[in-house]
Amino acid sequence: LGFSSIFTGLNFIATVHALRAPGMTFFRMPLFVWALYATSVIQVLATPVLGITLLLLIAEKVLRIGIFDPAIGGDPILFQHFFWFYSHPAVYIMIVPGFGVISDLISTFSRKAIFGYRAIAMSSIGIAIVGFLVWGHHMFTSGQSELAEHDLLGPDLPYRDPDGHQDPELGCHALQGLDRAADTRCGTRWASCGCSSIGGLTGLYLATMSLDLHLHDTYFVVAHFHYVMMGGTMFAFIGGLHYWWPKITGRMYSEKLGNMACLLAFIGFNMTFMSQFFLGVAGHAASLLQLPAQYEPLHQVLDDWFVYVLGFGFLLTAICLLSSLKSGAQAGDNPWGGTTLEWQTPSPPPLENFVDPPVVTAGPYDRGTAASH
Ligand SMILES: [Cu+2]
Repeated sequence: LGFSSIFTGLNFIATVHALRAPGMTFFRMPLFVWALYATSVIQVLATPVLGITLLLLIAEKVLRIGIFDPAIGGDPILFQHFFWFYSHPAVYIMIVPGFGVISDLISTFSRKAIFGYRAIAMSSIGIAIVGFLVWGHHMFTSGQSELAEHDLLGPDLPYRDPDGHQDPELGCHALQGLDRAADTRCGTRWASCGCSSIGGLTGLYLATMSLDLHLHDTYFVVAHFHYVMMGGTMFAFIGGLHYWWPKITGRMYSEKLGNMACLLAFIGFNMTFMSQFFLGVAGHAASLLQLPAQYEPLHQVLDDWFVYVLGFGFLLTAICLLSSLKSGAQAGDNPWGGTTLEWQTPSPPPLENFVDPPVVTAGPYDRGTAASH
């Protein structure tokens, strides 16, 4: 699994460097490609650390060398360091492609070039680099040294900047786009309903040492994580699936059904996971053997009811997309009026993607006279 992750990263990096279309300079690449490039860098650098950790674990078990197990002279905190040195960047392997999807969708559906294109491209790279310096924010309660505590906290708040830079800018674009009701299609609804901002901002609370002492290992963390992974990655992924579905399959799905599914999932998701912030602040531990009575009402109303609304939203999404394979209208080459290269080839694309290799003469989101609506 590790090697597949590393080789996938290498594949994308090599492709970006060596196989760009004629005229496709780095700053003409779509933000989705920038995002995958940054993700690939993380994959190549972080995954070996997980491999090394597993090898050390094997060495400890087989050769009985004390590395992590205190009974034979090891240090369990060392295991946490290895784990989080991989796992903090690993979260970005999951969310950064989502940021890229959101950029592309919002540009297409708002009919506008991305404001701050270079800043967003560079902030993807910034996340990939600085993400390696802040793993200690998961370990404030572990009893790591005071030096580590401060050194590893120090870079954390400025590091939120590349992360935070993307959300407000994309939010503005979404709003610009939403004022043209006709342009808000399913894909962009999914993408803008994504709650990665709430996930990112609640990370600020957890990265603040004094607050984290209270919130560590509570439902607040569970909620934060779900807002990043589900509200961020998953919603963006489904948004991307709607966006590129006609390109992949050559069929259009029902806009009405898709919007209904999105609304249900959005309500279900927020009602389910928002409650966990409140439970966490009230002291609900992340894992409990028995549920104390004071947490039960919120659990029952929200987790036990709205989680089904969420599930039904996803089910409806699957029905919407899959039924289009049978009954959907034919999609043209460019049903959304997209400006990036994939919209200049038939849907579904032929073998090798293009009949003739395309020549790029403008930025990814430039709307020349030909592309404008
Ligand atoms: Cu982290």
